Amino acid sequence: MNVVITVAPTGPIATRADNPNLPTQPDEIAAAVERAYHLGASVAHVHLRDERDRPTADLDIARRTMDLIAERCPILIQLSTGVGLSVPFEEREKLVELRPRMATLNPCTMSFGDGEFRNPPDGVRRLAARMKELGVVPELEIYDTGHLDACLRLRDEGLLDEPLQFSIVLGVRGGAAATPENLLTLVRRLPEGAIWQIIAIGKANLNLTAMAMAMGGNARAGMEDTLYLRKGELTPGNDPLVARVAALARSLDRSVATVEETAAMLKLAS
Ligand code: KMH
Ligand code: ZN
Repeated sequence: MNVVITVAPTGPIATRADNPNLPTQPDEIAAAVERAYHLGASVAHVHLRDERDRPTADLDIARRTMDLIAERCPILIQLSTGVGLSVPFEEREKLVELRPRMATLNPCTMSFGDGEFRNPPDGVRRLAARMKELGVVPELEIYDTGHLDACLRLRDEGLLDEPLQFSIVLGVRGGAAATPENLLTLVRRLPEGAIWQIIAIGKANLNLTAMAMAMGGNARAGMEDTLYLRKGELTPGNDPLVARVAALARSLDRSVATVEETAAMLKLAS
């Protein structure tokens, strides 16, 4: 089966002090996404930063970034409604009004490193309902087994449509650790017909991504998840991370999904 590759070029946490090659401004993000598209990515998971590189849910910045990406390539845009720990949920949820093809939905409040990632139950229900109304397909970010159960409850309440699309996020301090056992546990508990990818944060990024791809999952690559190409070597940008995952897919005899194939697989509205 095809592998959907998602590029996550920026994320909410890292700064240029951590890696000077991090794209943060709309034109930099759009350029990074275009290069990733040519390397095989069919989805762009987009976080926004303000002019001082802080995470933001500013609608003008979001619109500008989406437009710049669309001018450069037809990649499917998945806006992050996670945005960043410092931005209130009530601002984050407004991003879906821009009607990206997809957006993330984080089902539970949790500790996140030394901070708190606030996703209150009533807000999550409201956001899921609004996404359904607007035809914005949710990517369900699950950081532990209880998060999967929360998503299944939303499905049972009629707030999520099939096929459910999960990101299994491992390696956040506050969520499940980045281990093969945790990946197996979560994959085994996914409902029939679910589409899934691994988001492996930090030093287990390459090994767990390879494991997930061998198990039939999709893959995510980019500086949101790791700033290093290998131990001690900062990545010079997103390109080598995306190219490596595309090469891995081909080595596993799985072809890389095009934008059209991905849109059909995820049943995205056209
Ligand atoms: N960086 C992820 C672990 C989202 O985009 O919705 C958390 C996140 C969530 O950024
Ligand atoms: Zn994200």
